[in-house]
Amino acid sequence: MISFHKLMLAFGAGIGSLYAQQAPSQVGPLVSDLYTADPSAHVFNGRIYIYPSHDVEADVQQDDEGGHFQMRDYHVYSMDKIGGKVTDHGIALDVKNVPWAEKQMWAPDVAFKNGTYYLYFPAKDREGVFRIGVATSTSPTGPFIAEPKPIPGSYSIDPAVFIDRDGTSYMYLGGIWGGQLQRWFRGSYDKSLMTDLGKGYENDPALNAKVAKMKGDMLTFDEPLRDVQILDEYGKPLLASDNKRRFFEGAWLHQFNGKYYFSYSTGDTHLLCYAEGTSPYGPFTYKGVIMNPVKGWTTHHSIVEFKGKWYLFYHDSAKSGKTHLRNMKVRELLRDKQGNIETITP
Ligand code: FUB
Repeated sequence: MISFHKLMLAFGAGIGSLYAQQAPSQVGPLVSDLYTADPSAHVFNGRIYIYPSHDVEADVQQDDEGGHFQMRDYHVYSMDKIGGKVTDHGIALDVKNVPWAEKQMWAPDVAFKNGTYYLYFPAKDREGVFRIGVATSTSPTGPFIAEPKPIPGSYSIDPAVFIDRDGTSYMYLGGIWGGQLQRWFRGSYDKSLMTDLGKGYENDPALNAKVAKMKGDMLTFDEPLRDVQILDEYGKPLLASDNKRRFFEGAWLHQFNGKYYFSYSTGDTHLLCYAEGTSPYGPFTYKGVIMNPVKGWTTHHSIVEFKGKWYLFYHDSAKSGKTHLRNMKVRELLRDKQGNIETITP
């Protein structure tokens, strides 16, 4: 007679083989020896490169300003296929080599133009204000050399650069609460605005991400930052109180079948959402949820096409159980015939 113990072992093996059918990268972290988050993925020369934040243990209490996110450097990763070996190319930029920055090297992005790779990153300057910096390299893996000053007119966090088919480049940026976007609401920096606009603004339009066309040198903006409007199904701007749909942080733009897809995190409601438009400037109409909440407070993604399939890179805190110690992951992104993105439940 087969014992209960053997029965359970056989059952376990069955479960194991079920999971073994999935690519390892779809169930586990892409990297396990370091904590990595906010993955911006790109395909350069037929290879996938990932530019994440490098999370570290910090001796700082958790707060709404994100003081517990004390990242100091960036590593670059690459792989030749989804589910393949992930190579760590080492430290590509350290805060000690950024003349203007003091701390908190948050979510970066990279763009390639003019034979140069441009690494865009937010960091706090010595006054505690988030600015966007840029560093350059002739290799996608760095090392990157930082410009002496942040991009003039830049503020807040989470830069994401999109290069359109005609070669025009746009930078999207912004994040409320710890990302300080609300502090620029009146045109200049107002330290008293801690999280969002606060009481009395619930029925006003939500704060918007910002976008600016970039100059050909990719080092500066070609115009002042503009609002990225997200509209509801009636053409009205989403309201500040619409926490499940309004922009919080982590903007990304991609193009599919001639449409522009603006995607982002809703922060305190922990969703990844998207909106569609016909211009990189928007306005964008809210369409739906890309991913339901992951384990952990933050959620931040990128979307990239590789060999005819689309992928969502994201992170969660499942391994550490700590908000500020995250692991990047990847899942295939599927769409219906109309181009609507199917919601992923992690
Ligand atoms: O990694 C630090 C911050 O957490 C990022 O800038 C946000 O997008 C959130 O993921």
